[in-house]
Amino acid sequence: MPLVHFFETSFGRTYSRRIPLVTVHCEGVNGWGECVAGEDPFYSSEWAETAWPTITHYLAPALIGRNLESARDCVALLSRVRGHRMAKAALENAVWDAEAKQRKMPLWKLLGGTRSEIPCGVSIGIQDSVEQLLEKIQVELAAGYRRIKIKVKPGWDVNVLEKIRSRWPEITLSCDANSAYTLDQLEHLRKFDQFNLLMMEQPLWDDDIFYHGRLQKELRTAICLDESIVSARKAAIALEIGACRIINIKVGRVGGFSEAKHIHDICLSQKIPVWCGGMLESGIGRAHNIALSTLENFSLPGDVSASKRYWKEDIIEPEVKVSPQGTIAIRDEPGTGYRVKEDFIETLTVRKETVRAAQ
Ligand code: OSB
Ligand code: MG
Repeated sequence: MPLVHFFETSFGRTYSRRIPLVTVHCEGVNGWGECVAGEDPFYSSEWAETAWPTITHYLAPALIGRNLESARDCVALLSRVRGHRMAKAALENAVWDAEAKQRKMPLWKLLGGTRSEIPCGVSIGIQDSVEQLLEKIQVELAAGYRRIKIKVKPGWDVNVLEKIRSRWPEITLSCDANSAYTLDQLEHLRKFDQFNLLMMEQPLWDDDIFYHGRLQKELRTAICLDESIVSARKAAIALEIGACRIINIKVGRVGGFSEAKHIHDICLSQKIPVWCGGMLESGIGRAHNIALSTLENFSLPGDVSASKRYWKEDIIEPEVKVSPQGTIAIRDEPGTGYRVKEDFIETLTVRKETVRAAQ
């Protein structure tokens, strides 16, 4: 699916997405899941091409034909496979969707959510010029979004933040480095403190927690971890050593809704706010992010924004809309509350595989 606008981070530019989708057939209902792995192994070692054989060879066969009490049971059944969390999440979340439909219940309620609307922010990629970035920010503020996050990297950071702050001194602003810095750049990173940022996301190595702890002690700005937090155990370690003051929860990165809820609960008990990250999802992943964002400790605006920021036509209907107040209203129908446009998906499909139970 071509993106409406390219999206550039410190690790590269994306023009279009290749999205593995999973459908699980469970006694009369279908559940849908999206694998959020990228087109390349740049955000994480996992990518779309590794998810495919991992799902068809290992993960789907581990679930097929099983009698589950709840979607949560997927965790144990998939645990023999190490890593491959985005592939696992695609399956587990499809089973959550199916469970919600079987129980004739909205997915957000099944997950334990409490909000009837969620606050939304936007993530704006690196642009060809600062003027283009300022224009994009202007558009998103006018649309009502409650938090602007920009992507930063060496050479596109302090200079850019200065221009944004001189035009908008008061807006809620944060930045995301996707691991573009090292601790040797501490003196440079201190300069970010002058911009009154809500947070600085993942400044250091993607697999690091310890050195983020050192950095957090040197900065006034709150560090938010994204890439580093791949499990509840990593979240607990990060909080114990003070490596961050905020956590970005991406349901794919942590292996599914069960683990995402666990991280949410740990953060809630330690009064650490969380928010829902995005991975340029199609409507299916987006609908799941919306459901997750209804949990009480998702108190900061997420990177969960309107379908039209990404797609000319989304694969669900209605498409995801954001109100002029920068919120998404939660739907009350069973499952996600959004209908999957299967005929449209068929026209976009380049590969398909069905895994069946042994007779
Ligand atoms: O680090 O949050 C990130 C997109 C792809 C990979 C990593 C990230 C992102 C985003 C975009 O920031 C969030 C979105 O709008 O979906
Ligand atoms: Mg991030």
